[in-house]
Amino acid sequence: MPQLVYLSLGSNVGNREAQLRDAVARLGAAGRVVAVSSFYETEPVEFTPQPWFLNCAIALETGKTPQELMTAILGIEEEMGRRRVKKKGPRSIDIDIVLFGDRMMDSEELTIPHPAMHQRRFVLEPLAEIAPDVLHPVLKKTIRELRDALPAGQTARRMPPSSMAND
Ligand code: PH2
Ligand code: MG
Ligand code: MG
Repeated sequence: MPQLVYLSLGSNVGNREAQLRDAVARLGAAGRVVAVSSFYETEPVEFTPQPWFLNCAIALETGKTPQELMTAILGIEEEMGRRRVKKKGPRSIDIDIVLFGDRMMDSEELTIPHPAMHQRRFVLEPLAEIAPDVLHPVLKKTIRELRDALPAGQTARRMPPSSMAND
């Protein structure tokens, strides 16, 4: 049964916008991209001495298992030249699985829902745009409720749609 999966994408090295678009296009090979949020200029969190990010969220309908999707994502990150230099540090592209239908899992390689999603404005702000009423299966709150409950701070500015949008 195909599942509706939500992914968070981020980039803060190189041409951030082009890289987000490239990643969304490549994810089309792993399923059907059914929604793409606006892009948001976001303040770095958790490891702060690094450039600001461009983040977005997408909805992907996929028949893959979480492990298969993770393998596809790692392949895309590698093809796009991601270098793993520092944990939570600067990266050309980062693609994280945040929700996978209402699946819950916790393994060495993969925790779903993403364990930090509810604390991150750079995840919740874009996600609230495309999935406001989707329920977090562990916290039993909607994405909109989680977004509204965030403490002030963590700047996330929605960018106007760019001229590249239809390229
Ligand atoms: N990703 C991180 C750590 N901090 N901050 C922002 N604003 N955006 C991110 O995508 C991000 C981050 C680890 O993946
Ligand atoms: Mg990440
Ligand atoms: Mg990641």
